[in-house]
Amino acid sequence: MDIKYEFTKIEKKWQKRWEETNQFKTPEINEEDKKLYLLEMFPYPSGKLHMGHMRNYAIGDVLYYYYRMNGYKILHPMGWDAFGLPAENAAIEKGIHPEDWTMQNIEAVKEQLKSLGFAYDWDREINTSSPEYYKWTQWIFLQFYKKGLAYRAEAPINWCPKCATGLANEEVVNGLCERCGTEVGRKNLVQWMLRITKYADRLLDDLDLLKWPEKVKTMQANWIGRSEGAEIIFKVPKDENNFIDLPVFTTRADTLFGATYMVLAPEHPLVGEITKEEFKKEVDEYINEAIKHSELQRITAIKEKTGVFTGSYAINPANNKMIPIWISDYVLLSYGTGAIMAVPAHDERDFEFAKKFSLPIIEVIYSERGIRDKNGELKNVYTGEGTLINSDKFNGLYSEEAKEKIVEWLAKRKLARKSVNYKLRDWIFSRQRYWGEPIPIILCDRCGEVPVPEKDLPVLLPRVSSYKPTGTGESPLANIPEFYKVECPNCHSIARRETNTMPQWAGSSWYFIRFADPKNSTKFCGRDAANYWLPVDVYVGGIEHAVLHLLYARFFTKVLYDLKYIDFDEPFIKLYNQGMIYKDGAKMSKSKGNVVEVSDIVSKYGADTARLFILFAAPPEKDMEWSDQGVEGCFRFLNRLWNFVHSVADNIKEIKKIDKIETNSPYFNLLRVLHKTIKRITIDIEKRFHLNTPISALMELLNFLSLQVKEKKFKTENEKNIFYGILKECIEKTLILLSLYAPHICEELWEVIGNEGSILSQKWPKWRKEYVKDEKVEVVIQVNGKLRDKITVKPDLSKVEILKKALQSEKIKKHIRGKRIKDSYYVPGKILNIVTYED
Ligand code: ANZ
Ligand code: ZN
Repeated sequence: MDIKYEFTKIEKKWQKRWEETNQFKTPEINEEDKKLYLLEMFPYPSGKLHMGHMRNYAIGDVLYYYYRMNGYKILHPMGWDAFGLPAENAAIEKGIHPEDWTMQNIEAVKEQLKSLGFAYDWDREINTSSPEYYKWTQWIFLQFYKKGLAYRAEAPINWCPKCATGLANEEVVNGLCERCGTEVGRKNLVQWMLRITKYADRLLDDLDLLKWPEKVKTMQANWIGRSEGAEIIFKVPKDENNFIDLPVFTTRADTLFGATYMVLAPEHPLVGEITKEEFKKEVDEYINEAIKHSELQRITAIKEKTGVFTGSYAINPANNKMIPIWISDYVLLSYGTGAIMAVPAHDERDFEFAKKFSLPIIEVIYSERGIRDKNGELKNVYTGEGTLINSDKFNGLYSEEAKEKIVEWLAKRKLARKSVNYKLRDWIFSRQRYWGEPIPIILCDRCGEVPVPEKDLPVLLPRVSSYKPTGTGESPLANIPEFYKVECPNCHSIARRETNTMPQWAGSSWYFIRFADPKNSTKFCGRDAANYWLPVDVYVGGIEHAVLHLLYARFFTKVLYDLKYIDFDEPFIKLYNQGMIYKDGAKMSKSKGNVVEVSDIVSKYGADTARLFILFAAPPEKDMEWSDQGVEGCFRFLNRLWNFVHSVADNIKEIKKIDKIETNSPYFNLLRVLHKTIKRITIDIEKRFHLNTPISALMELLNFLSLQVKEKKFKTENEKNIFYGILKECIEKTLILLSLYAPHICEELWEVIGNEGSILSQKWPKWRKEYVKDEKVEVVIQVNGKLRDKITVKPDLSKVEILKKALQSEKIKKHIRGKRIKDSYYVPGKILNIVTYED
């Protein structure tokens, strides 16, 4: 009678047993051990666990089991990124207090993670919204503050009217709020900022040290946007003897002779001084319109160029020509000098602008293709480098050299100098929202900004009933006198607490450090623990965090390193990005209505099938398409395994395992196939990070083993014992290999074939070199029973493959010429007999 594969029962049983025996507890620190810190990006608990999470964590678990069986002592923790906008917005929508909403979700998601049997050390769970945790987030903020890396400044910032909060540049995508998709405007507000720009060079240079996907490194490098060029001064005549200096930043000093006009950002401080009286009205109107939009929106929005003329001219220092000064929103105040020299022949934006306003266009870089049509009309720009033309004594030089020479030439007249610029801006670190860490600063009329004394941390976020955003640029905490009314720690007069909170990214910028020592109540992390476990050896998560979280975490780590609290200055050595999940051609998402619920799959097929499928369907870094048939296929595979192992269990339970045998034994092939599979899987995981191919290898192995058992008859008891002894070895190793993907069923079957204890304590199998060697064998080829040739082949070739080879032999061809093949018989590794029709 068949025993049914009751996955729910089995999975519950093993999850309970793992918990009782503390299987996933982090080992004590021991310098002699090989350690591995394996981390998957922790989730924010805004609702249910989705398939993307599951894929992320299934990848993590494969690596966990693999390294554990290879003798590593592993830290593999899990926690909650629980503060921030997403949780708060969802809570408001549902009319639940953000704290209750968050705690409720944590329970639900944790339940789901547990039902999937993931190998986390739950003793180390952290929650960034708990006072024990955010006390240290606030403490870290104070260290930044004391080092001058956190400061308050009034700045025009990205403002999302729907979320009613300021946003960091990183949170604005194509001019829209990253969270809610609303068009981002701007607002002048006093903000807390973190001086990430001070770390721009190191954040850029150290990318070289990281084993990260190139794509992510490029994204970070582009975000930091280091740009080497020059500042060139254009003089604007005021009266006969006086000039206003108008510096520009350019990366193309070689094109200076082609600068036919200048453009200032609408907010440029010299606009007032430069604009001629009769142009004032138009200029003012233009500026009022332009400043409504955030800078990011201005450069990402696709629209026709707009601008106004100021009535003034500047002198191009290369040829002393007077060129008009315009104002346009395509020039940003916050980059370079806020002013540009426009070279319409060689810059797209300048070209569009010049065409629209009929400004002169002069080519100064020669291009083969030419940029004019037959009639001499300019049709497109040439933005590449090349040989200079129309550039006086610099004609004939190549761009690179010309840049140097032109800057040197102007430098003699103090009109130019080399200069470097970054796209990266300081990190706007305050939010006018409730659900975040209060910023631990007290504002006193007499003393100014006073840091909350460390002994008074944490500054608790009060549990309040009105937490909705005010929309006025003030945090809801500004309406809670019990919160903001405080005594100045310095002069004891009445002062006011900062009421802004920290952004969603604060807690996740250092959580990976806290995991090394999560219960420490006197330090953010014990130094020994941090230095032992960190940096994170393998970090797994989605590419959507390429800039935001990963950049912020690197910045925090570097600052803590500089402050001498930790001894490493990069947080994540190796990074893996898992791809996205699609269904019916679209990204799986609530709004598309194509979500497959994790819990549905688990209750219908079990956690093992779910985990297996999500890794089987595609290489982990690639996007994958969800397919119900694929899930079914994985489920059937586990059922086949279940039935197969049960069918031979009685034969192998009591038998002595055989893991070594003469290579000429008729059963040697079993071990050979096994060892080849071990080798293949080990290399795929270790060297290639191919996590899907081992599953196919295991499916093939199972098929192979089942075939060997089918209709097996033994002449002697000894022969039978040898066969099942080897089979036992094969099945045990198969279960160990598969336990990376489907740990519950493998544990159960491990027990079924008579083993005690957990399969998790097994070592990762090693392959024997001599077993995987591709020996060649000589196969006799017969035609109709007569020896006609001999060929040398790999022993594991199938009959079809041998036949193919045999038919290529000239001798064989001769003997079957003109005849049709009726059949063929193959004695593996020995004889192939080809039978033909007699006519
Ligand atoms: C003249 C020129 C000629 C330029 C040419 C480009 C091509 P990256 O590489 O991004 O640093 N620029 C400078 N400041 C700007 C600002 N505040 N707002 C908008 N654009 C600004 O780009 C540097 C180039 O961007 C600079 O070099 C400048 O245009 C423009 F054939 O100067 B260039
Ligand atoms: Zn004071």
